[in-house]
This record gives sequence, C-alpha cells and structure tokens, in this order.
Amino acid sequence: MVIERERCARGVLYAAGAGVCLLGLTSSAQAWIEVGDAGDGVGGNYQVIDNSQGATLTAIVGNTDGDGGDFVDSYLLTINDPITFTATTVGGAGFDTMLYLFDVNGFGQVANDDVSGISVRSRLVGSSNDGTGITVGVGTYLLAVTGFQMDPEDILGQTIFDIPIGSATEISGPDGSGGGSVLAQWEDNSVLGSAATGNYSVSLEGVGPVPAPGAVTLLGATGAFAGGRRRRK
Ligand SMILES: [Ca+2]
Ligand SMILES: [Ca+2]
Ligand SMILES: [Ca+2]
Repeated sequence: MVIERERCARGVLYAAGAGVCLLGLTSSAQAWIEVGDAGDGVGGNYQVIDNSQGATLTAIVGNTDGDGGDFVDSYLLTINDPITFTATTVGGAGFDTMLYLFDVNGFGQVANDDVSGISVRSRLVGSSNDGTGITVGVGTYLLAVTGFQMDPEDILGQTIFDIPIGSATEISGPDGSGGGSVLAQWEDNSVLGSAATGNYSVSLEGVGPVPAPGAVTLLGATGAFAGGRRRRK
C-alpha cells in the first residue's frame, strides 16, 4: 500500500491501496503498512512489526476483505509505555471493528468492541475495566484487528473474552470460559452471516516495533521482569 500525501486535506495521509484518507493520522505519523495479509495469530501466524518501515510506530494500516479467510489481522509489537498505551481504530472506510490484545504466548489480555454507544470503532487501553483487574506491562504483545463479531477461542471452542450484550464499550479482560487458555481459533458469531471487514487504520500510542533479536537485550529483560510481576498479582 503506497502512502501519498496530496489527495486528502493538508497533512492527512492517503492510503492508495485502500483508497482512503486516513483521518486522524497526520503526515508526520509513522504508519506500519500491512505486508501482504497478516495472519490471524493462531499458532504464531502473525506479522512482526520490525524497524523496516521506520523506527517509531504511531499507526497500523491494513485491510480485511474476507477473501481467503482474511477476517483477522494480527501484529506483534512492543508496548513501551503501558500508561499511555492506546490502540484506536480511526479513519478508513469505517466498519464495525474489534481489537484484541494477547501476550506473546497467546494468552488474552484486553479487548474492546466499541469506543462508545454511538461509535462501533474500537479503543484499547492498558487496563481492563470490567472487574478482571488486568494491567499490561512493558513487553511484546500480539494486537489482533478484526470485525464484529469475531471471537477468539481456546482449543475447546470456549471464548477467551466475555463482552456481554449491552457492554460493548467495556475494556474486557480474559473473563470468558476459555480465558485461562491460549488463542487457538476464531469463531464468527455474526448474526449477519459474516463478520464485518474493510480497510482499517489503528492509531497507536506507547507502542514501538519489535527489536531485532539480540539488538536490545535490556528491553527483553525488562519485558520478562514485567511479565513475572504481572503473574504474581
Ligand atoms: Ca489482511
Ligand atoms: Ca465494534
Ligand atoms: Ca468482560
């Protein structure tokens, strides 16, 4: 996907492959552009965001179109600042998005369906607000971008996150019956027969690429420590 800067309002990015102005993203933004089709995260099938498209990371731009099973795109990235961490679907053609965050092993962390009662886009922060008490730390995480209503499940088909009807705006922890298990499959529970798909851009804060192996040993050690601390809660 080629980014052009002329076709939209001054300073707003244009994604030629998607044919959309990326509202909310300025031309100073460093977007990761989906390479081919990002995997759905099951069994380590994800796209690693590295430094090849820039050293910073303020957005991810991509597409789900349902073809060839392209309903979920997942990306491995680093949360550098859990306090300011946000992931928000913005701009694009606009469809009913869902965002899910897993740790590097596939355990559910936080999830969101809708920003508000009037917006079906999604927004994640680093702490759940549904009573599950989840707070993410510094480390490597898997961010899955998908549409309503794709639900991640464990190997037994139990949902990992419980986002009840009428509670679409909650930042959910992994409180589904499969919440203690790793991501093993996705279930399309859309009453429309097929989950929402489309062009998306996800605005990011507190996030960076995954360091090259061996390049940032210190960060890896920090991430491991944060993970250990989280588990003892
Ligand atoms: Ca895709
Ligand atoms: Ca939604
Ligand atoms: Ca929940």
